[in-house]
Amino acid sequence: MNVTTPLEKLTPKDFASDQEVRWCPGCGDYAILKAVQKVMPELNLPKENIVFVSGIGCSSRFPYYMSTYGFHTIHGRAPAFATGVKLANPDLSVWVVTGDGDGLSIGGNHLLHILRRNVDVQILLFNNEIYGLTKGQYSPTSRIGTRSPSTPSGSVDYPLSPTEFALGAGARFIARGIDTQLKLLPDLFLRAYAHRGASFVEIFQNCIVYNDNVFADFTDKTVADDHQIHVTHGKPLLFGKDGKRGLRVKPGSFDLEVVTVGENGIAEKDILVHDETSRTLAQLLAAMRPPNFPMAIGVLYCNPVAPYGDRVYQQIEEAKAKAPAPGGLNALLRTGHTWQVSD
Ligand SMILES: Cc1ncc(C[n+]2csc(CCOP(=O)(O)OP(=O)(O)O)c2C)c(N)n1
Ligand code: SF4
Repeated sequence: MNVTTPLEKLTPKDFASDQEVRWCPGCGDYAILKAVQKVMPELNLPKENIVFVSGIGCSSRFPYYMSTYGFHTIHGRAPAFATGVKLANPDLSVWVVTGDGDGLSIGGNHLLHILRRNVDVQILLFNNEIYGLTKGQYSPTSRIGTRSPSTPSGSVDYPLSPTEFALGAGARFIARGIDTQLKLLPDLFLRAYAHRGASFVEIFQNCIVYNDNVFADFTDKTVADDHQIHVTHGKPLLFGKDGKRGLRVKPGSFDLEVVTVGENGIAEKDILVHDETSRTLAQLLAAMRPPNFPMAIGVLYCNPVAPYGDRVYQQIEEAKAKAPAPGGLNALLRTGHTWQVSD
């Protein structure tokens, strides 16, 4: 008789490891760690079925602090390791933690491919617009004019938007959050987990030492209401202190514009309703930047298709059905034209 042991009820504390956390005091990474640990019990998985995979960077120290399985791998290569882990054991819940340097400089190529393949993993990209671990050099997401040890006169290259990159690479789940939003982040992580396929979550993370307050233009309390829009599927795209500012398609164009309900004949019916299955809308929302537009936070895009693993395993089953190997792999290796090498 099979006896099923009910899952032990776990708490966020059960997911905290015994390792000393070595981020700088006040680093945004602490809040993200807390949000991830908060959400873990809600996955209802035994701890041994959860794996955190990271590359190199302050953010990539994450697996040490989780009491789960984990890999602290090579710079930029977490997506390759995570793909292997997930394919080898599809029952595992695989989470990739990366930074804007790890994921978009040296690892840009790898991130691109895990997204386009749609491997069923959750990818959390901590964007602090700087290389924290190596003492503050500019990164691919640093804004023009960023002064750093590697750009002492200010950077001159155009920054990359992680969210737009992910959309362009073919990601089917894209969300954005802010390190301090401890109520919202767990919901985003649960949504990412529920999505079958690659889920990409960009988290704006404050590096208090090398890039402090770089997101203040939309996170500071004095401007947050007017410079953030929290998008919810099926709800009008409204924001602002009194919820009267909104987004609509600018008449005669393909662009969005910010309007105010009750002004210039604008009514609530004129405001766009968020449709998270629309790639076109996701593209428009992802491209918005303060001060002219609010920063879009929440699930921007969710439109699932079959993940990579499904197709890989289907091919394996089809190949086995076409050419069964009765004696297993050993017999198969000894069929056909083979040699014996002797010394
Ligand atoms: C092959 C290789 N090249 C360069 C480095 C140096 N290095 C370590 S972490 C890092 C950038 C980390 O930046 P990011 O991913 O944004 O993480 P953060 O520290 O800001 O969390 C670099 C360039 C390295 N460790 N290995
Ligand atoms: S250097 Fe920046 S990102 Fe790294 S731990 Fe310190 S505050 Fe955090």
